[in-house]
Amino acid sequence: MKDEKIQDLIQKEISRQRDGLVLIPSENYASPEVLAAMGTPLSNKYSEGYPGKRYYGGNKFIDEIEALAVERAKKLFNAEHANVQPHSGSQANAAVYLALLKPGDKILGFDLKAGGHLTHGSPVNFSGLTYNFAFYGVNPKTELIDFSEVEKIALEFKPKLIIVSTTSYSRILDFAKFSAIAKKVNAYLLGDIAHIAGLVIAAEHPHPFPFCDVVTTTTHKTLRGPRGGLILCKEKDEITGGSLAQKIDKGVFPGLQGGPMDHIIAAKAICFLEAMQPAFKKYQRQIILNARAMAEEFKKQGIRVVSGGTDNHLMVIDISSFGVESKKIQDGLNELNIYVNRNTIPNDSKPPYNPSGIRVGSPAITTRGLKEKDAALVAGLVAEFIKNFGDKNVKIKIKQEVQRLVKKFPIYNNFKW
Ligand code: DSN
Repeated sequence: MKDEKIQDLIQKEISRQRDGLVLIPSENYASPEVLAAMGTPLSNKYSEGYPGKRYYGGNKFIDEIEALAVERAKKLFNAEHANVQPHSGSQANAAVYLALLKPGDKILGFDLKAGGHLTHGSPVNFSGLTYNFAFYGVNPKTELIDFSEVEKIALEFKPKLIIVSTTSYSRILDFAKFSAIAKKVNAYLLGDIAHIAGLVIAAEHPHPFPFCDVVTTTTHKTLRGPRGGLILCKEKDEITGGSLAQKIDKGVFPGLQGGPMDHIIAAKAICFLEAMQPAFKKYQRQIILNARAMAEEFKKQGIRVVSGGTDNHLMVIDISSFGVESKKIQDGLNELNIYVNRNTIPNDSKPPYNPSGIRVGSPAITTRGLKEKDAALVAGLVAEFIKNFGDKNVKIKIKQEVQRLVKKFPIYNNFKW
């Protein structure tokens, strides 16, 4: 690269990813093929519209790429319709709201503090600023979604859309129960499966179809593809009788976005093909086994796991009894090349910038090849760090263990930049 400064920083970031244990549950390592597609001249093309109906010339091959991505997405998720153009998960959600609602319409979302997402109604996000949100949370004792509460709020609030989602909820999302509630109030049901898309494909988590009208996801988390978004939906709008697929497509373009990112769409198509392989199913199973092993280790070490465990790829541990701020834990682990993110726990008494929890997940370390015993060992290192915060010898020992593990389970070793 002529730009040596950027070249050097990219190289440093690649090394950081190689040499560290990523426990942030929304991060992963995309395959070299996926990465390669993102760095192609496809990025140069403008292609507003959809295959066969573009506003610019020269889209012959772009059309074929997008059509292939759509076909694969539909097959992979057993969906009647797919839109592969959303630039991100947030854009995908925005496009769905735009397609189905008017500003001020009512949406029932999962409380961000209990495990929801910024775009599910946070007052500082476009969603909360544009639409009228009510929230369901989790039961304070069990820390599980309480369906009698969801139903009660839905009957009183009468939303036009209900969102089922998770960014930090570690339990199964029961789409069938949500669907029964949505039907009672004649609301659309949106499943935001950004975190669990890979688990869903591999049948390690219940499928959102046929229960949800629309499903949004990112393509870079458990799905392990390029950074981007995806919308899947039923062909027919079961509430108004029109075409849901057409509404969603219009919501994305021209509603929300201009030109799609064709290099990313090609990378999405590659990731969908990867996700159809038997090895992907095995990988998702291992994600679950590793997450369970980590949760068990935390509990063994006397660290409370929110809701008592995990059914998916992540968990939130409650560090409030250790007298150390979660930001300090996150920053301290950074120095040892372990990456986590601080997170609220249900009904957290502390603010989101410095909450009482740490969110931990297994997708990235599972991509490296760690199995249950190794995952438990990693959880043990995090636990040791929390329980002996500030102890120099403990830090030295953890750093050595991290170095040993990243050597034993290498990633991107043959990746040339
Ligand atoms: N920022 C993502 C996460 O970390 O869960 C959600 O979009």
